[in-house]
Amino acid sequence: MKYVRLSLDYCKLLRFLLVLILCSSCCNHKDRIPQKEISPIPEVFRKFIPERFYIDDDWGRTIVNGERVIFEYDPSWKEYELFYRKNIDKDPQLEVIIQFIAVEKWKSKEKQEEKYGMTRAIAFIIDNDKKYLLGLSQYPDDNRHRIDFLDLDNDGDLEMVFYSRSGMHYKEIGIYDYKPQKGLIELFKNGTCGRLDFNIEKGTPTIRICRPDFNRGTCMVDAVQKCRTNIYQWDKNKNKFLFNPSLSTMREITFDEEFQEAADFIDEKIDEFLKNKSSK
Ligand SMILES: [Ca+2]
Ligand SMILES: [Ca+2]
Repeated sequence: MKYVRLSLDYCKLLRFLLVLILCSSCCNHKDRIPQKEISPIPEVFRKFIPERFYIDDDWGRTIVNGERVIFEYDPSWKEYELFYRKNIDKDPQLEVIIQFIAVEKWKSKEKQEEKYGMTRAIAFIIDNDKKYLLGLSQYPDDNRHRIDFLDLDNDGDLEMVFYSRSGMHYKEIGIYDYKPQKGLIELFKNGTCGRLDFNIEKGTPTIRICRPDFNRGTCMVDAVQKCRTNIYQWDKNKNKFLFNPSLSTMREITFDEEFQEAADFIDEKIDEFLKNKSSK
């Protein structure tokens, strides 16, 4: 039964990607010019990048044909790699933070051949002999191709902000604190098919998520233009990001709600198309 459940998760992921592809193609889309920050990884650190590895999250635990999906480092995406040396914990040494691209692999049922799947951006932290892997979305976000480092909780070490995306529209932000005894602690993670931004506004770290309004949009891009803004701000007393209802234009909308709205919207458009086709 466990196999069936995880397979359904995988189907949900594929359906989600299909929604993104359909959404992307329903209107003209104007790409913005990417501002890439190329940071080559020195060979002395490149050798630590694992060639094949598992990731312990929902995607990483996916089972295909009875086997867990494995990820393989893909050096052909070198232009998307990032390299930093920053102090992300309390000791005086600098840690190594690398971002690289991996591709998922599984065995085909019939021939047991290895098949390549989707790419994935991976954050890799090296703290002396300790190493941590963090799975992000499919690619680094071209428009935010960097990792931001800032001391959110004013404890003297730096927290990390990762930006990634899947397809043309889905964007994701992940903010993590690193503690040597605990590893990577998630402070914030969210995604949207709309717009997403992170800035320091009047001294306060602020995340703006503008979720598409499918009730007012005639297509995905139109829905993104008429989006509803949810704002999250760092609360220095509670040491976490909190939803700010007074600055937001709408009640808090979760990504699951947005995803469901997008799926219903696409189903509606397909029904409309089929109805029009049969009436001709
Ligand atoms: Ca350190
Ligand atoms: Ca800190």
